Amino acid sequence: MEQPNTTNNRPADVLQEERTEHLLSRYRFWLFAVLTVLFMVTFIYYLPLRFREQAGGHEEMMGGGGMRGDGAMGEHAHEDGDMMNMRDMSTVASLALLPLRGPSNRLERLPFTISADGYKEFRLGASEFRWEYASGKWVHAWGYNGQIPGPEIRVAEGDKVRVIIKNSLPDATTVHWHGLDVPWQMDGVAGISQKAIEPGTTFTYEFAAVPAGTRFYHSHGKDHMTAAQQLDMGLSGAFIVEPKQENIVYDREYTLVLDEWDILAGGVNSAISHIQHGAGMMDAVPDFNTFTINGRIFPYTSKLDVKKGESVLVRFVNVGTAAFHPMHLHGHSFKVVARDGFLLEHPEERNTITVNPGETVDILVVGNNPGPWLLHCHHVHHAAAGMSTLLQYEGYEPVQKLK
Ligand SMILES: [Cu+2]
Repeated sequence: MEQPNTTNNRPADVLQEERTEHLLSRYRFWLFAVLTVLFMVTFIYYLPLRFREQAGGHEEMMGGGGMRGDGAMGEHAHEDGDMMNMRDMSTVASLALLPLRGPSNRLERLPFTISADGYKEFRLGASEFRWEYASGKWVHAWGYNGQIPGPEIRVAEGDKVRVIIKNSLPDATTVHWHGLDVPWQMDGVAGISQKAIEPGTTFTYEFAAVPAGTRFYHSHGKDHMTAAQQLDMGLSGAFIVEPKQENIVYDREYTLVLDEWDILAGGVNSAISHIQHGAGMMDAVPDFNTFTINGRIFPYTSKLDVKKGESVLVRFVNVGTAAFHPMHLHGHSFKVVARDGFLLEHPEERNTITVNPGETVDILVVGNNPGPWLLHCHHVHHAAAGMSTLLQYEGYEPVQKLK
């Protein structure tokens, strides 16, 4: 029997296969084409857009006195790639509920009472708030008595001092008396000299105020891993011990607390992530972008007023955790009279003096050159990011209004 269809069927099969292959290659072609277009769109459109965003943020930053970060506006402050993740977004939302505190809430010095047993008794409260470091700009802060820096504590050499600290922070904390020779139980180091002060509880520190000089107090964290982070949140303030016998003659004095901040978009303080999620999660040292004098950036820093002929003692206190600040005064040389609170036997004549983290430096300026003079950090990026102020003689204004 002849099977004529058999011979005809084979070419039909081949034809079908060819057709299928043709369709497949067309399918591959279109897939390839679509992917290519997507790829090109990504590179030509999306990436430059990202770049423009970053460049735009940078321009805003330079326009705003070189400062990044803007709590009130919530603009792109300092994104660090995509670190501004969902977790941080929830932080931003909850920040708006915190009290907003600014210079009008700031006490220069902490008042005290004299207790029945002869102590100068001070009360410090550690709490969480938003700190206005420039007009309309705030950062998430932890501080003492609702202000940045904490109020200056001032006592006389040898005074019996009692500081009652109430912890209203969301985390445990301690207070360390930097440069004061306190008994070891009063040193304020969690796990070494005391148990950390839990939220909602109080702790009483007692010591004799020695030695005299410019010193400070600051959190030492709830443990060793959170000391830097709690400092970066703002938990510090000056502690001045006036000597029994004053060796320096001056007409006015100013205490300038130098600090640094890593402010992310929406006023988020990068230190909070380290505290909440562990110090090892991100870079060990924050990328500080805002540098304050007494909690404010230039031109919102308070100026140092002086009259011709007056001597001015300026106490620098670097409460920051990483940056050093070569502080430079225009138009004057000055005498470095004390370092770390100790008088120098031979005061050094200078115009720039570096204050390292944890150091204090006292300088004496003789007001013999009237004018409005810049006093600023000569790590000039720090100056541009806030660390400037003016030594301003009575009757001398800057040629242009600063703000
Ligand atoms: Cu500096």
